Amino acid sequence: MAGEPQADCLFCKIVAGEVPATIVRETETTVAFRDINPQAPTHVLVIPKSHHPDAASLADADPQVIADIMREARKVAVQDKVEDRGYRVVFNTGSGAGQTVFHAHLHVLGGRGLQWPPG
Ligand code: D5M
Repeated sequence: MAGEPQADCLFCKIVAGEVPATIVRETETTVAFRDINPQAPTHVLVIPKSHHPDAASLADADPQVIADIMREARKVAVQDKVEDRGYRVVFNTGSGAGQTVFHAHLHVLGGRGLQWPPG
């Protein structure tokens, strides 16, 4: 069923506490933890606790949680003191866009100058 934990999903395991992660924030609907392969001084992933393979399917199933994730992204930026300089939020959606973990996650990147367009 949409949203149910998936036994083979790495981020469901982080939500369940079965895989360790450096958790920086948690709410009723979301968890935020540091990316294992950081691309900027602040690189945090904000994920829904419920399982959805990407942001588009999460938006269809539970749009309020997308809003929760966006609100948490700002709180991460404030907590890491990168909000003033600007920060970037990215949902890679689909393998062609670089998505490798198929549990929706928002990248929050900050703490350095960021180029545009991205690679
Ligand atoms: O982003 C998937 C991201 O997930 C990528 O930046 C690495 C990160 N990752 C993978 N495994 C872990 C663990 N165990 N902890 C923290 N971060 C992790 P994508 O947009 O799918 O390419």
